[in-house]
Amino acid sequence: MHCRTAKEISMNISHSLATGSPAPRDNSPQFDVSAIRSQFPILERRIHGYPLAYLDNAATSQKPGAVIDAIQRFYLQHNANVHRGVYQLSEEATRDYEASRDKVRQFINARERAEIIFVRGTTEAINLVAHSFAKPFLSPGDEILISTLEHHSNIVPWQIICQQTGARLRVIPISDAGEIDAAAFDALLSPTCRLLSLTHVSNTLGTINPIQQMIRQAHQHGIPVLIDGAQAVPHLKVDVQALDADFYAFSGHKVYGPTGIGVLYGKRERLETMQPYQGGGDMISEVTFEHTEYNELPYRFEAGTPNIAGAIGLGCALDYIQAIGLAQIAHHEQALLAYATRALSTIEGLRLIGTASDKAGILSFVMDAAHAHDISTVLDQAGVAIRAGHHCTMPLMARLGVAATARASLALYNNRADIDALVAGLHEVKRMFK
Ligand code: 7TS
Repeated sequence: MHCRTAKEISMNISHSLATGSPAPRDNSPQFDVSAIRSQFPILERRIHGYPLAYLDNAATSQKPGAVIDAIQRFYLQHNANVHRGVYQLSEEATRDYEASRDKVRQFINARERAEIIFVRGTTEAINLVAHSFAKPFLSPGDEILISTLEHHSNIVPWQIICQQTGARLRVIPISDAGEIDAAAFDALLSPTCRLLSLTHVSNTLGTINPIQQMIRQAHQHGIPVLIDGAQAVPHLKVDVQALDADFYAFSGHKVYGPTGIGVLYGKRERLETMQPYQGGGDMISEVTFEHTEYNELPYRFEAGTPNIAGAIGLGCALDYIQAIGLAQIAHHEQALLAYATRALSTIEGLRLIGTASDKAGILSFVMDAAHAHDISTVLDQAGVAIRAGHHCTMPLMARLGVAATARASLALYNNRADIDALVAGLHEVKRMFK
């Protein structure tokens, strides 16, 4: 599907570069944040009378008009089921759905489109690997290795599999700054370790794990690796071949795409060893009451009518961010992270949690003055949206000795005004709770 608005924004940005129009204060020279903001209709909203400062991007990102248009265009003009109708609409729906698979393949540099499986999101991708890949080869005494930084989505599926197989969950410890303990990791790569499942970027602390090195180490011991890329894909260029990950999972809704769609990348040689996760339509090539032949990759793992509009919206979102450029996005977000870190550090009684040297744009903090939920409630009154709580990382909270944190998380459309609104709101929190 033609993603017009993404092309338009890239042309607009190129034009402002070519014409040398002055970059606003909080822009990198190649990144016009106000042009980008104008592409996100929801950013025009006012909340309680204030401009929206949306800083909960780790939970879900806002959607550009291009993505909203692509979804609407599908339902207005092309809606039909995929892979079955021999008529024009179904052929168009199939073409656009499969074109999105090609976009995902190119986006993460997978070797072939058969290695791209559309799923509901990161959570489903991890459950798929747990049940179809890991469970069949696990037995009592085997170990699955995760880290202290993991989201519940990368803990609970493994606990379920451990209960079913007698395998044991082992956890890589972290430093107080929120970084993987490299020596402990090395020691945990024992002959009984059968799988490493690791987050690329921590959703609570922002820590960027050195996954390329860690994957290499795991492979030296013959251990396959699943990477949870939910918080990485919106911010970093991911190349699954360079990383050599066996599996890589992410969600569409955190990368400016719709909810209910995500991706599991798997190396062909891994996927070919796996039984289907779910049975149903589309994942078969032939069915009798006695026996079923499964479909080829990737369809073997896509049972039932998929989220067609979601996949098309995701393809458009990937076009959109590539038109802007992952390097430019990372540069902008890192500059804003530095600005926000400096600003929050000046607030007395506020403690930043998570100070890894390599961090994505996530700022978790606690305040002496107020509980995280009170902070969030007060900020909301000024139009500032952050998340408060355990961020689905309760074991990490326990390790850090906090029950909850307030968390501001950045996206490509955030600007210094958003951070200034956050800081002003935090001063208001101190005034109210002093
Ligand atoms: N893994 C990580 C690292 C995540 O941050 C999340 C969601 C998931 C997995 C699950 O993704 P889903 O799309 O399948 O739900 N993280 C968050 C968060 O930080 N706040 O809300 C959701």
